[in-house]
Amino acid sequence: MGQTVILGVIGSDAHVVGITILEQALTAAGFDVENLGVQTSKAEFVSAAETEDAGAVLVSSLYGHAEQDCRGLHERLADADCDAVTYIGGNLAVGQDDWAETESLFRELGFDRVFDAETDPESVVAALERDLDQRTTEPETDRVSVNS
Ligand code: B12
Repeated sequence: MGQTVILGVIGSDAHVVGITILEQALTAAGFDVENLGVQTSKAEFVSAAETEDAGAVLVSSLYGHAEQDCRGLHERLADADCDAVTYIGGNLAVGQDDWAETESLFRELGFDRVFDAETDPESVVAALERDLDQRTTEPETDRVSVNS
């Protein structure tokens, strides 16, 4: 597993500002970022993660349809033998009233960390540095599950 970070906005979502800022912050922090842009399909995320031997897959969703768009993504990553850490962030549910419920839903879908729309780029960089460092220094059998 490498240190390449795959980044994109899933589904039909066209909100580009968040991932542009994240790409800049991650690149400045030394990560090799592959930005797939907006309106990215699950297949495109998986293909990029496989091709790049990605360390992390970062999924952005702002328009309120993240749950439908992300269902099945982790099964496809597993089928491709991809063990990248996965994050999702943005405006993940319409209204996003109950954050604990939203976070739990996306954790159940398989994401290692779930971030809300107030997330600043520095905290994403810090989380990735911790997670990727942990994964490269721990034995494969010792994978940890972490909370955001
Ligand atoms: C600008 C904007 C648009 C522009 C987008 C232009 C563009 N090409 O980017 C336009 C006008 C096109 C648009 C369209 C729509 N929009 Co709009 N839009 C916004 C708005 C005002 C700002 C978004 C933005 O750029 N924020 C600034 C960036 C820096 O912040 P951010 O995107 O949140 O990203 C940060 C964090 O969320 C986080 N983050 C984001 N992704 C990820 C991923 C990971 C892995 C991590 C760790 C962190 C992370 O880090 C980022 C940096 O700090 C928001 C309201 C708002 N204030 O957020 C609504 C908003 C997102 N839009 C909304 C809606 C409903 C729509 C439409 C469906 C409206 C419609 N009926 O047509 C369409 C969808 C079109 C489409 N196919 O995507 C809703 C979504 C509602 C929901 N989720 O419940 C919002 C919240 C407005 C609202 N209050 O109702 N929109």
